[in-house]
Amino acid sequence: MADTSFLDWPFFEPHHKTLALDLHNWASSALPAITEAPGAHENVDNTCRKLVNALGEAGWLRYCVPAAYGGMFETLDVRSLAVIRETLARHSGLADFAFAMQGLGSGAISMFGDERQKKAYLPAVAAGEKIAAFALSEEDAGSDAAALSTSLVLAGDHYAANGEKLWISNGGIADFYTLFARTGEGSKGVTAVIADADASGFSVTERIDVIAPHPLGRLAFDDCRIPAANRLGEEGDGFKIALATLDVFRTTVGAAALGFARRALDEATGRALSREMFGARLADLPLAQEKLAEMALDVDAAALLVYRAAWTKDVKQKRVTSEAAMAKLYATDQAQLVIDKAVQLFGGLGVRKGQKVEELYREIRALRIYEGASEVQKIVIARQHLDRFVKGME
Ligand code: COS
Repeated sequence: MADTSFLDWPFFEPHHKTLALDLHNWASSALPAITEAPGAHENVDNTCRKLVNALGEAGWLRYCVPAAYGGMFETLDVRSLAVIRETLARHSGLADFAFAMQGLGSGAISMFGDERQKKAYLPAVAAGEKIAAFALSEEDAGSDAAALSTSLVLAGDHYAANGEKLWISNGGIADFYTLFARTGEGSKGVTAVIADADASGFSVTERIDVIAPHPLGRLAFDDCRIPAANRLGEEGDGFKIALATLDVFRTTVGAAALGFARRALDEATGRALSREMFGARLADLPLAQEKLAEMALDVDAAALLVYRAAWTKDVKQKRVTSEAAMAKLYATDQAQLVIDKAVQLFGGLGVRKGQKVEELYREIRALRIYEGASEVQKIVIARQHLDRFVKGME
């Protein structure tokens, strides 16, 4: 493993360092057999299922759920989630994706579910036996999540769900979806329910190909029957449940971006040390050194914001809307720049298919869009800042 000195920062406990090293060793030996197997790139559904199974069997998915339901800690430890995403992303974008979606897709159940719901879903998520998904976005409701129009109407002991969800990760392979839909007006009229993939009236109507392939789909709910007992919290709690879940997982998107950026820096450094140019090593040229310096700086600055947010949530146990938004915004935007510089240092080879930096260049792009685009994070940060400023004046 490359430089791990950041794990000595005061944000971490000794078990976080052990986790990073153990996971790195596991990922080095276990992942290539899955991600580089013949046909693995063509059939991402199958690869993803295998990754979820392997992550479950090895015990890594236990970090996605609370201890009482087969998990590792009493409540989700965001630093562990971030360390895991960073480490997996450094090895494989798809492995990080498979891990992350188990957490995001079940996070609302861990945090807001009742006893029956937790028992029914979380142990299977931790074991890698049930695949989870988070269904919030729609064609006309992405950044403006409160504009969603999928409806939920209570009829006896069931809800009837009607509408469409778009850009849903794991759409098509998930066993259940944490679904956000409308039971009333505005952001206070959103309700969260658990929709099983085998519910009548549910279908996946489109599979979406993207630049860094992973399972992604459009979902249709056509009088889909969802037991009222699958509602998370009360009617109208859904928007806050979605945003509180995102507060936890946005930090980990930053961590994944950090993993991509660290890998790009590793690759670029290796290249700069071995490439001869103008009678010297690329690494001896001032222009290349400038790039490496900027990359190293951006990686450390992103890591500080990511682990500040994770530590604040874990240790201070307070709402981290602003810290999580800063971590996601900075780490994803900077990772894009770091990876772009790595491609540049590779020259023509950097854009050749099959090169790691070429893969990273495609992998990073969606992270600046999903779970709140960079622009949304700026809205969130500005609102929180103004709020604090005004309160400070009172
Ligand atoms: N945790 C808990 N509650 C929160 C919250 C958070 N992080 N953020 C906001 N809320 C609450 C607010 O306090 C408010 O409740 P009250 O009216 O009781 O005060 C309510 O939720 C509505 O908040 P707000 O008025 O800020 O909502 P907006 O519709 O203006 O939305 C943004 C604000 C843009 C920040 C929100 O829509 C968002 O995050 N969008 C991006 C969504 C996203 O990530 N989409 C991708 C889907 S996952 S791939």
